[in-house]
Amino acid sequence: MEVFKYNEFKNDFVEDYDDIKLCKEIGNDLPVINNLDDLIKELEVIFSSDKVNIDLVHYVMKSYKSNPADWKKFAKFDRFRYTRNLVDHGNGKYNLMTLCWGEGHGSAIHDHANSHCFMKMLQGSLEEIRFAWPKEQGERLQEIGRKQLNVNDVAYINDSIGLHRVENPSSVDTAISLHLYCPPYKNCTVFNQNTGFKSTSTVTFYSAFGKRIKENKEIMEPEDN
Ligand code: CSS
Ligand code: FE2
Repeated sequence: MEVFKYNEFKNDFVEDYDDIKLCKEIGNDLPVINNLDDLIKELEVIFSSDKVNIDLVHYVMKSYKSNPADWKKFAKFDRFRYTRNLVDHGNGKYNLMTLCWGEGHGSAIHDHANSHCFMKMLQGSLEEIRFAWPKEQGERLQEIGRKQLNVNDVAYINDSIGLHRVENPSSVDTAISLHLYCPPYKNCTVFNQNTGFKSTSTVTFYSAFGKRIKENKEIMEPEDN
């Protein structure tokens, strides 16, 4: 007997409706993404235009169905903290990277330095906790939302939406997410939740294009450049 799940139907319906809208907006068929290479190529096409179509980037990232064979060379973990592994430098316009979260690893509360941040789950689950920007000095940061992200989910944030912390709440499973930051950035602001105290933090890569980078050495360009 076929079991009909109302919610699934409703979500499919809403997604189809959004697809038609997006299709009209770009005046073209929506791209088909079969693997990570397709996604990388399509992102390059999308970002060759000067305006970022957030819905379209969201759509292509969502369309890619995570396949470990595609991204295992970008999955490098550290025992102590989450790692950032550069996948593509998007002709200098954006950075695409995997973030590999060991059991219990999490980020500080941070902003995104005026960049767009897209985040797609490749493996495991993460929790995203959003905060409002502090209004006064010394003020405790107010939580404004919390969401669990599961495999293939895509989240989007920018500084006008707020701040967030991302963490892998599992003590047994690792998690891997694929992030796109446009434009790329080297520094962001991190916050203390209790005091709102902020400081600048430099983001670094653990590996680039599948190769481990020596401690504190950043690579923003492919090695043959
Ligand atoms: N912005 C954090 C990860 S959560 S989006 C980072 O790039 O390290
Ligand atoms: Fe973030």
